[in-house]
Amino acid sequence: MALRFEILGRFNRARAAQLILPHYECQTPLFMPVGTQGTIKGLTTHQLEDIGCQIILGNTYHLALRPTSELIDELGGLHKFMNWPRALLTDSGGFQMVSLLHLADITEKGVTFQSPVDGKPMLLTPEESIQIQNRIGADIIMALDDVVKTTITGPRIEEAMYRTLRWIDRCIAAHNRPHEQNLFGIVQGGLDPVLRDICVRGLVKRNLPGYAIGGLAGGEDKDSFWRVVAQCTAALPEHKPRYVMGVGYPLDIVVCSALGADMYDCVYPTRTARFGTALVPEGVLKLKHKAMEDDMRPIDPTCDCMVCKTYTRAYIHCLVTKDAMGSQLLSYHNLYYMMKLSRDLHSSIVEGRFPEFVCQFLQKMFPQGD
Ligand code: PRF
Ligand code: ZN
Repeated sequence: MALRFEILGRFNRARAAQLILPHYECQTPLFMPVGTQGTIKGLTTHQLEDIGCQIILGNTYHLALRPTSELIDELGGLHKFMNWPRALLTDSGGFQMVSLLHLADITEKGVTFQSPVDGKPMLLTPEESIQIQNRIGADIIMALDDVVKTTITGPRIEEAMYRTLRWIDRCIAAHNRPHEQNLFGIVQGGLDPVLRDICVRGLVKRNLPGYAIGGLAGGEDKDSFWRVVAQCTAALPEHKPRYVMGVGYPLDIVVCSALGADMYDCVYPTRTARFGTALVPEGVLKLKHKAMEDDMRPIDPTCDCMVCKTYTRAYIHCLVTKDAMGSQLLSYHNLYYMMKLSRDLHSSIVEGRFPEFVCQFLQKMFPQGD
């Protein structure tokens, strides 16, 4: 195991912890911005450090295609390649293939797909995914899982859950750097509590350094989503980190943290920035809107970020969609908002005022109580 997880405070099921990884000591709950080709779109690594980002996510699938994991390894690993001194996590690649390439097909061997480079059929096995992630060198690496949409029903959900359990042993056996990199298992099982239970128990028996809750944030209703998170966090070990994959709406992060989750990742804050949307305490602010044209206020008058201290809504309205700087400034503000939310969750839990924080958060977002 290459991590320590020290719980600093609790409020009912919520916890605030220190997650000590090989490259950085992180405070949880935490949000991980998503990078693709070894970058967070529109931000430099120095800007990420400035806003208090502790760990970022890289996608094995993208990095394996370009620049290739062999080259990253040869050049000294991803930390050095992208000049990021803090923690990194890589996802295993299967989910990205299935969600990006509709041609991907899953068999017992692994995920088969057509190479977007030359169209040749390719196969990503659990062993290969781990080998690639060992070369990339992130602090946390993810097991290859069989992911199905939560909105489908029937025997495919059960098949995917059992396959994920069989693949975890192949991932564990293939992992060559357990003292430098932490392999997290991923709970699957759709919205079925019986399948989720079998999967959690199976993974917990393998005594991994941390666990993720997968297969969510795919269009299921909020009630089912929160129910699965609540069931999994209740069954996962208390003293290990819990990561809800693909979750990034501020409200979901607050609710999942109340349910005992610790880590999150999502493209949402940066993707929505590129569409001209800012995250604010009231919800969202659409900078493309005509009303922004002559609005001399900052995006969020209560935000302390560089963008809010420097630029007006009118200026960003003018840039947005016309110049890359518009989405860069919005991405900066949105990630700052996510980092501030993570810090507020952490400190309110440690200081015993988590319920007050949640009430204020909800009152600002839903002022009419709706
Ligand atoms: N598995 C993996 N990556 C993921 C997910 C998953 O279930 C999700 C949730 N749908 C986001 N990213 N490996
Ligand atoms: Zn701001």
